[in-house]
Amino acid sequence: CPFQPNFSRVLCWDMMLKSFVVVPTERAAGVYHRESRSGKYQLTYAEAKAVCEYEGGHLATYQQLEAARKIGFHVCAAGWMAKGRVGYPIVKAGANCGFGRTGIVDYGIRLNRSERWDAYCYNPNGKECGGVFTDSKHVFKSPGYPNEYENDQICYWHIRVKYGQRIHLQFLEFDVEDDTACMADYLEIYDSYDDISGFVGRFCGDELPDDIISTGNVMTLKFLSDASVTAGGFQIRYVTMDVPSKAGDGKNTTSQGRTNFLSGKFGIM
Ligand SMILES: *[C@@H]1O[C@H](CO)[C@@H](O)[C@H](O)[C@H]1NC(C)=O
Ligand SMILES: *[C@@H]1O[C@H](CO)[C@@H](O)[C@H](O)[C@H]1NC(C)=O
Ligand SMILES: [Ca+2]
Repeated sequence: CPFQPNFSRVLCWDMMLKSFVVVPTERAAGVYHRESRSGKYQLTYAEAKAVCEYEGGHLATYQQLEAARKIGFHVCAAGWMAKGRVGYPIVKAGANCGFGRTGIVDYGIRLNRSERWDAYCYNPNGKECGGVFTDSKHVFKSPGYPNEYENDQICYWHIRVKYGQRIHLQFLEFDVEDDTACMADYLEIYDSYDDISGFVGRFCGDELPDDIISTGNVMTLKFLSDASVTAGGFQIRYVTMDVPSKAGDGKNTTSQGRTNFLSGKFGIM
């Protein structure tokens, strides 16, 4: 690979998602967003193609991006698609993104393939690694589980349940390369629909983290592994709870063990 594919991505999302209907499904139809390690809008068409191929997939077609959008894939960043097309998927109209419209914001087929954008990749056969989840319960597994996860993984699981419900995360198995600050491999949990706000905690090692309960109806899990040393991986279950999102202190819980009820915009850990 001629350059380091980067895996941080910006997913902007309006938390007020109560108004649209989605088909329950487990993956964003194999589509995901990538940006360069050096930041937003740094990839030429050839580089964007290389990023997707490096990960075993290819650039998503317009139809694949639209299929993903229909099940909740919403990213506020223009990226290359197959055949030199550029655009981005908007689910919830907002003033700051997508010109107040929903649908694929389509910049068309670019004649100049040296322009720099992000990338939309498609990889239906990817290891179970991320996606958009709207079911009332699910068990996430690290990629390749029960085998050890591989190096250089990056997975985002976005959970969005019905408005008014909360998400209860339970760690069933957990074994991630251990180091004191979890700099190598880690799982991060966010009490929001992106990895920008609502940071709850970063986890590594083989101690089972406590349960976590969201404040609202969305949550994001991000798993990242570096270039060396792997471990057994994890299984994490979520179930929905019919509790008003604004419920306060949450001292009473039905789960066993300690539970972290997130009580504000930024969770407690
Ligand atoms: C193509 O795009 C690049 C990057 O924006 C720019 O530097 C270059 O001048 C463009 N080429 C043409 C022919 O417009
Ligand atoms: C929480 O549990 C305590 C003790 O079990 C009980 O006294 C209290 O009423 C409960 N509070 C709520 C809000 O259910
Ligand atoms: Ca590692």
